[in-house]
Amino acid sequence: MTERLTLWRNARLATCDAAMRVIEDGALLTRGPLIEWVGPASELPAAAGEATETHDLRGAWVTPGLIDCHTHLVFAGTRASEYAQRLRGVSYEEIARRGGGILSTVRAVRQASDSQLFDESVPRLQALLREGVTTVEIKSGYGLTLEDEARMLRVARALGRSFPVTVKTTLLAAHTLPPEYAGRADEYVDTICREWLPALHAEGLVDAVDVFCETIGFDLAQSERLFDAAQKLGLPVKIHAEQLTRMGGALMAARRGALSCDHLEQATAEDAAALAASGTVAVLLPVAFHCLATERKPPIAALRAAGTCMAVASDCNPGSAPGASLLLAMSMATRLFGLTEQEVLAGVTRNAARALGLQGERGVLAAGMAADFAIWDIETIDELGYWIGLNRCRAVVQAGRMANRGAHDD
Ligand code: DI6
Ligand code: FE
Repeated sequence: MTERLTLWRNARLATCDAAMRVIEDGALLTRGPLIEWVGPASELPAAAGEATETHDLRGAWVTPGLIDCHTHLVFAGTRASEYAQRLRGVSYEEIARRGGGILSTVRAVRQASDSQLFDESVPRLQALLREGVTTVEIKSGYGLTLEDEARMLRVARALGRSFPVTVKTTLLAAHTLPPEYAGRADEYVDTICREWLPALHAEGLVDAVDVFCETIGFDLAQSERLFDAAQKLGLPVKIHAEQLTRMGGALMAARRGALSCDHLEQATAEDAAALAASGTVAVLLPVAFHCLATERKPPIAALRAAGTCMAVASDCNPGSAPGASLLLAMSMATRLFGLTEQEVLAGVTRNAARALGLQGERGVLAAGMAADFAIWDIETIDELGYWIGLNRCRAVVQAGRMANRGAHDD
C-alpha cells in the first residue's frame, strides 16, 4: 500500500537548509514519515491534488522539529540542596570532591526502580516536546555499574517508544569514578572498554559514546582509550571537554573525528580551528554556563571565524542545568554567548542533527528528510529565541503525524 500523502499549506517555512532559506507562503507535502516536497505554494506539484489530508496552517511559521542534542534527562531525584550550597559560594568541583554532585544522582538512580526512573523522566521529556522538540539525545552516566547503565539506556529507549520523539542514546559510563573503583580509574576505564561497552552495544542500547574529560572526570589518555574502544565497534564518539579546565579534549576529539565536542567554555582559537577542520560540531550549553556562574564563555568569535559548526542544547541534568527548556537555551545562546538568531536556529536543527550523525536525515525541511516539524504562532522567526517562559509552539508533527497540539490550537 502506498503511504498517506498529506498537504500542509499556508505556512511560512524556515527550512534550515545550508542557505537558511525562508519561504513565505510555503507548503509541504509529506508521504508517510518523510517529506516529499517543500516549496512556495505557487509551485506545488500536481501530485498535491492526490493528498488525502490537508492542513491549513493559517500563516504559522514552520521549522524542522527541534533537536536537543545533549541531555542527561533520565535521572532520579533532584540536587536542589546542592544548588543552594552553590548559591552560597561552594563550587561545583568542591561539592563533587565531597562525594556529592554526579555521585548524589548515582545513589538516587541505583535506588530507583525502572518504572520510577521512567516516570520521573517523563515530565522533562514532555516539557521538551511541548517546545517543538522531535529528536532528543539522552545520556547514561548516573548508573556507573553495567546493570544500572543498561537500565538508564533501556529507560531512554522506552521513552522513545512511548512518546512521539526520536531518542538517540549515548553511553556516558565515564561520567565520574564510581566509589567501587576509588583510586582505580584506569581499571574502571578498562572495564568499560572491555566489558560494558561491547555488552551494551550487543543489546542495541548505544548510539554513541561520550566521556567527561575533566579533572573531576577522566583524563585525556583515558578519554582516548574510550574513543579507541568505541571506534573499534564502529560507534561514533562525543566528549564533554574544556568546560571547567582546558584538558586538551577538543584537540583530541578533532583528531579522532568525534561527532561533537560539548561545553568548550575554556577552549581556545586553536581548538576552534581543529574542530572546524575535522567537522566536529561544537555543542554550546548556555544553561550550564548560567547555573554554574562560569566566568569564561566559549570562544564564539573564534568558532565563527574558523567556520566551526555550532549547535545549542539544553544539557538537561540535575546538577549543572536543572530544567528542560531548549527555548531557554536558545535565548541564553544569543544573550549570554552572542550567537545570532540564525546561528541559534541552525544550532537546534541542522547542526544539532549533525552532532548526532543525523545530517541528511533530519534537521532540515527538504524532500527526503523526516517529516518532523514544529508549527509556531509567531510573527517573525526571531521570536523563537526571544520569548522567555512563553512557549509559542502550536503543534508538532512527528513522522508525518500531528503529534502534540498546543493549548491554543483549534
Ligand atoms: N557535564 C555536565 O554538564 C553534566 N555532566 C557533565 O559531564 C553535569 C551532570 C551533573 O552535574 O549531574
Ligand atoms: Fe552534559
